[in-house]
Formats: sequence, C-alpha cells, structure tokens
Amino acid sequence: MKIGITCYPTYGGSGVIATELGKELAIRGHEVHFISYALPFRLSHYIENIFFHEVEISSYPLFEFPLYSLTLASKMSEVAEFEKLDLLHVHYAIPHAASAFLAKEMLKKNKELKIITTLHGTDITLVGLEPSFLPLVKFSIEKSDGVTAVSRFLREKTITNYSCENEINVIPNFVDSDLFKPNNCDEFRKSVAPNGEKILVHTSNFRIVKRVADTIRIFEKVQKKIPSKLVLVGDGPDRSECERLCRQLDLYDKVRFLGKQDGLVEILASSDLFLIPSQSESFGLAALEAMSCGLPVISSSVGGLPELVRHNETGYIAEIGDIERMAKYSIELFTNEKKYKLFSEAARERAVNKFDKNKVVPQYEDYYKKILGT
Ligand code: GMT
Repeated sequence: MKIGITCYPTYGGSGVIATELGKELAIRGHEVHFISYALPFRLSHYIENIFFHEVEISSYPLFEFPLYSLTLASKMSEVAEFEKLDLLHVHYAIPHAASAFLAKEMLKKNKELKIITTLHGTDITLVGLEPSFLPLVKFSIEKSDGVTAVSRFLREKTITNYSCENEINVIPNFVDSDLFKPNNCDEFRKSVAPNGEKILVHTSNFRIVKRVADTIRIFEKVQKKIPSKLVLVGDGPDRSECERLCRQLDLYDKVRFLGKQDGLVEILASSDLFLIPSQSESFGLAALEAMSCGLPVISSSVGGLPELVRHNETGYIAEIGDIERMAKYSIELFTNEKKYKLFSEAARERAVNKFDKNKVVPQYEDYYKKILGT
C-alpha cells in the first residue's frame, strides 16, 4: 500500500506511535509518506520506502497567525495525487483530521482518498472539548472513513462527548520489545545511584495533566524509608515549578532532571520502578515502554491506564492524587524482593505478549485493508 501519515513531529506519544508505525509499515514493504512541518524526531536516519514531505508555512504579513491547517491540506492533496496514495492516516484529530477532509474534497474529482483518523488523548479529552474546537472535531471524526482510538476508554469518551455514530476501532499503543528490554546498564546506574540506591523514574512532557509534582511527593515519602533516587526525563511547562518543589522539599540532590533524552532505553532499563500519577491518560505509552524494560508501574486509575497496568500483577493502581497509597505501594515492592521480581517479569511479559509491535502493527494493516475494501 501507499500510505500517507500526518502527525506532530515533536516529542509526544502520538508522534512516537505514528513514526514507529510508519517505520514498521515500511519494513513490511509498504511505501510511507510522512507529511508534516518537520521531520518526526524518531525518524532521524534513512529508511528505504520512507519519504518526508515538509509543509511550508507562509509568513505573508497579512496573516497574523500561520495558516498551518490550510497549507497542510494543500500538501496532503498534492502528495496524495502525485504519489498515488491509497490512504492518509492522520494522528491526533486537531487539526490533522480537518485538513485531511479538505484534501479529500480537493481530490474528489480525480481520486477517492481514504482518511483514517487515530484519536490519541487530549485531542478528545481536553483541547477537543473546547467550544471553539468541539464542532470541528466531531465533524472531522464523522467525515473520516475509518477511526481508531488507542484504548477502550478513549473510544467510550469519544462516543459520549461527541455523540459520534461512526464505528471506532480500538488499536492500542505498541512497543518494540526487542529494543525496550531489560538490560542493566551499569554506567547509568553507577552514575545516578552510586551507593546502590533504588531508582524511580518518570518520563513525560511535564504538562499539568501529568501531575509531575505528585511524582516528586511520592518519592519524598519513599526516600524516607528506602535509599533511593528519582530520575525525571522530559521537559515542559511544569518543569520549573517541579524544580522549585524539589528545593522546597530539600530533595534536590536526590532528584535528577535529565530533560529530553534520546537514550531512553538505557535509562529505563537501569531503573527499578516507573511512576505515572497522571490526571488524564488515554493509554500511557511511557508506562508501556517502562514495562517492556521490566519495570513495575505505579499509576493513577485514570483513562486507559487500567487497560495497561494490571493491579497487583504488573504494578499497582491508586486514585488520582493518592500520594500516600502510591508511596506505600512503592515501598512494598522495594521491601519484598520476591514480589518485585514477579511484578517485573509480569510487566515485561504483558508488554511482549499484548503490546509488541508485531502484535499491533498487523491490526493497522488489516484495518487499512478493510477501509480500502481490498
Ligand atoms: O497528551 C499528551 O501527553 C501527548 C499525547 C499525544 O497525542 O501526543 O499523548 C496521548 O497519546 C499517547 C499515544 O497514543 C498516549 O499514550 C497518551 O496516554 C496520551 N496522553 C494523554 O491522554 C494525556
């Protein structure tokens, strides 16, 4: 198949999934055309069958605001026509699904371009609900030829919040379990925890919904009982506030803010426990990557997290904001070696058996065939 993919190319779960999907599809012999304003960050080296089409943004003085959605629509129709795309798969509804609809309409006379929209999270649960976006999100979902959501939770939310009547297929996030695998990288561990401390880790874009401050408060309780360190990977609007909190709690020498990191596998594989106390999480790709490295996960009970984390098996789940309980669960795992080992193995096993790329990417291929009627 000849497949167009549009996503946000910067850090963020939807961009990661879109890029990894494109890479896998290319390996499986499909021709993949990424269409976005920048090269997706996980697409840094040449791969046969993958093409990138940059959307240029006009800076004409009359346009006080960049007209990205419109230039994207033009680029989508141009690429679809000249590269003879079979379908366009857009990730994150806003504005990608609306631009895709425009592109489809522009091409209508010459070719029928199928549009598949994958809903990822805040496009549905947060920003999409704003009154200025809601009618457009509903419209673009309804105009898509196929719609997928990354969890059952997100499918239900879409149906309830937007009264959509389309069939929404659930295809979960996936991980490359050959890459994200347990592997004690001594160098990182020695540098962060030279005295054999336990390492707790959290990776996110430091937005309010991630509740990174809860992560720090959980750690504050854990380190009182267990010699430990906290590693925070990523960057975003809440980071400065979190750094302040660490100083206030006198934790600064026990918490490492690493910022955005390319070597995520090494960091996860050298750590002991993953914390994800989010306020909203439609799936929790970061937790899946950690599980694949053999890390038990302590999470909040929101969104799609309970579809990923098995309570009392691959980790523990607690109510949003229940810092006390999440700390208690962490301490329990660190003080019971046998339980820790069982949880670690179960986490890895669940990632491999349910969410490996080889299990999930074929679900997308089958869905494409269904939508194309082939
Ligand atoms: O909202 C974000 O944190 C980024 C967002 C995205 O679309 O880039 O992440 C969402 O999509 C990921 C990939 O499907 C999911 O794993 C995340 O759970 C989801 N984030 C939220 O729902 C908050």
